[in-house]
Amino acid sequence: MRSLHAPCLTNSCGFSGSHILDLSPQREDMLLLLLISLAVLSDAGVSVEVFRAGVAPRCESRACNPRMGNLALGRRVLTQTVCGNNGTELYCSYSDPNANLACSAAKCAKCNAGLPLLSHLAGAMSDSSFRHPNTWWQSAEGAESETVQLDLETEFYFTHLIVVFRSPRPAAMTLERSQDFGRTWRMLQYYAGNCSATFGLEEGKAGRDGAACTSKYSGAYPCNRGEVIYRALPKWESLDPFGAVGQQQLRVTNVRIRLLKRQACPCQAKDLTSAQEDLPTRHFAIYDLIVKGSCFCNGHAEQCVPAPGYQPIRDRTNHVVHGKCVCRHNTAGDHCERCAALYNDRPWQPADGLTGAPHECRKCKCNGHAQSCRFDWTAWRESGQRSGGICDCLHNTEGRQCQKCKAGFYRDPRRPQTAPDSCKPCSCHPMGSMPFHLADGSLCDPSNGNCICKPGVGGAHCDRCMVGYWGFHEYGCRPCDCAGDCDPFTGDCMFSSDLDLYNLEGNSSEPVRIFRADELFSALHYSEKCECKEQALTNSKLFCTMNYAYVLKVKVLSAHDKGSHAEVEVKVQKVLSQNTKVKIQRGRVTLYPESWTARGCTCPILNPGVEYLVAGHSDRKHGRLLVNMKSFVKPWKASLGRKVLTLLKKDCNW
Ligand SMILES: [Ca+2]
Repeated sequence: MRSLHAPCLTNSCGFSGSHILDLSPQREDMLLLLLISLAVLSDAGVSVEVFRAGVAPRCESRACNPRMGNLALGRRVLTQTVCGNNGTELYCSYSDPNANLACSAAKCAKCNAGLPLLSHLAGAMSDSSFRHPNTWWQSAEGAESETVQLDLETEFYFTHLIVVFRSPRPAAMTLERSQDFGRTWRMLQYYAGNCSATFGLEEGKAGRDGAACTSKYSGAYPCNRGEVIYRALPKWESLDPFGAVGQQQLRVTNVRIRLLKRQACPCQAKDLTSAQEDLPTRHFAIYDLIVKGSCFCNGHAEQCVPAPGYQPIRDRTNHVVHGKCVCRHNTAGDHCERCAALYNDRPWQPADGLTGAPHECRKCKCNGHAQSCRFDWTAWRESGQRSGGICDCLHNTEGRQCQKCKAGFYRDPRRPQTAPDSCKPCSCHPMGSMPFHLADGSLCDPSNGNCICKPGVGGAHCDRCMVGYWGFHEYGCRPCDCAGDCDPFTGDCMFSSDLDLYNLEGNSSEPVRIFRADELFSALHYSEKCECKEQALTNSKLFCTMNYAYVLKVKVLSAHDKGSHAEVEVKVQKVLSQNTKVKIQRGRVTLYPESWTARGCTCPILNPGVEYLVAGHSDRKHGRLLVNMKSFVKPWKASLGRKVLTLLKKDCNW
């Protein structure tokens, strides 16, 4: 049993063509029945373990192939004619002479292709020869030649053929196969009672097309149940069915049998009645067409499912040999003809049917950051044929094995290397950071995300001037030219006494806030300061203590973003007060808001087109008119102007 139906393809099984001739079709069907019973039992849950035990380990670390079967079963077989196509016809046939060589008289019956009980359609050749041993196809009466063709929906292995005739076997017949769905055909075998007379071929010797002729299956006897046999692998011992040569020999998409010349049963010549009555015996008839083969899986599968294009015929779909492989050994494709997406670390190969070596596809090492990889011959050669997979990296990783973070990302040391979020984006400020010398274009250390700040720049992300530096720009920050700290935007020296004063509202319920020097003006990083507080002139003493350098009525003309700071153009409409350091005249003047923020606003707010009363300090170095959080800014009103003028005259002693 194992010799015919076991799945492996080594010498002991599967393709072992030499055993075929030992078995008549009936015996094969006995074996088939045994397997069917086993399957039925397992379906019923009776001997599941026995069944599984025979199936599960087949592909484990070795070459495997799906079970062999009759490729014709469950598929449409095509013929040119059928008996009784145009109504009921009479036909007759002779049986073999008995032991005393005495012929009996012809038996006659009727056929009609349209009546199930009288029909002999092509499908009767490919039904189960066990369940329906006496169903047959019959050609039209008088057909000089016929073609029996099996078209498969995909590629299969074809190992041998058994045709069981009901009529006497043809005096001449050919067997061909196609590997390209019928575009081209190759002759496999010529059959003739007289090879040289019929085909010009010497018995047993291959002709130019590689096919040989045999007279073994063309005798007139037996007149009933004569067999014609073909084996695709006469030298099976030395041929690997999965290798290139084996495939060339065994792969098929179509099988075609041409019945070229009828011959009569010799009993007919002895029958005197036939000469007189000219009995209708001139037809071909076939009981069984057994196209043995299997699904084509390159040694990488033990099961197959219906392939695209498979069209089940109405009945007899059990035990169909299907064409789409359920791939093992990490392979993929309808015929396991390639490696699965993440298993391209070495080149795909068919399994070895002689040694049993599975030639499994191997998984690429991608550190968990890829779902696919591709095979690269150069990488394969350079590794000494050990590893050729190149991962298609995800999760912001790169490198052959996704072992590195992409430029602009760093490895989070708190996450496992295989975690999808192990590479995090660098968060270094592009202006304040230096490119990391080992990572092309990356601003952070790929091993920990650390930023390297430009001179004078500080903060974890290199996004501001260090204390004691000012003027954040693309070359870094400049040191303050002061005894202590300085304004990080303007470089103005600051003294600790300056820091306590900010609270123009004088609201006693809110304590005076002491800002750190670098926070006070660094609205760039404390953008909430942009939501400016409404200022009110409630505490005249506090206003006076500010000792403003200027108090003006202005109309804002425009504001300009200069990158790290802003300039506001105003038209001075009235000078209420100015000290000696600034010399302001009516006309156009530039104000320098210090609290220019990343959001593009200033505090206090200066909207273009609006008139304001502005009181503020000046830059000691350049005499620039500053607007900052110590300034007093209110939309202009005549009453406000009068109030401030009164204040300046009466209370402030500037
Ligand atoms: Ca049959």
